Amino acid sequence: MDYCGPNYPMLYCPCPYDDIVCVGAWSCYDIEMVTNDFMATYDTDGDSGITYGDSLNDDHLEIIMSACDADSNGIVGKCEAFDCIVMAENMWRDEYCPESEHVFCELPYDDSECLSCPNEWTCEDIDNMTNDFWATFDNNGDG
Ligand SMILES: [Ca+2]
Ligand SMILES: [Ca+2]
Repeated sequence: MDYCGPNYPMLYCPCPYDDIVCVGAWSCYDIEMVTNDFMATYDTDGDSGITYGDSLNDDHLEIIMSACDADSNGIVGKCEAFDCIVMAENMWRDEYCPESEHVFCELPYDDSECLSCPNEWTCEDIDNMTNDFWATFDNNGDG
């Protein structure tokens, strides 16, 4: 390697190991991978949610539901699974790695994937339903 002289900019490398202080602790990246595996393994019917329709042992399903179904709609979606695994990682750190800080991970998925509900109504749906409603019940057509 050639020496480029003292005025040559120094290379600075951030330590890539900073936020992992315990062997076996998961980073946000690991958690994303685990979430993907988790969904691939447990979403047996491939509808992007873990529900009682998936062929899982009931006891396991109940634990997953009670721990991870944040909005209690009976479906554990990928985003709920991700949050749930972050929570599990922090529980693990409390137990096995108390000197480390909790991990906070932003959802790695497209927001709309996490925020929309499969059967939610759009404004257009509501508008249509309102029109139907009036058409049905406003018998004398006076609005
Ligand atoms: Ca499913
Ligand atoms: Ca849910």
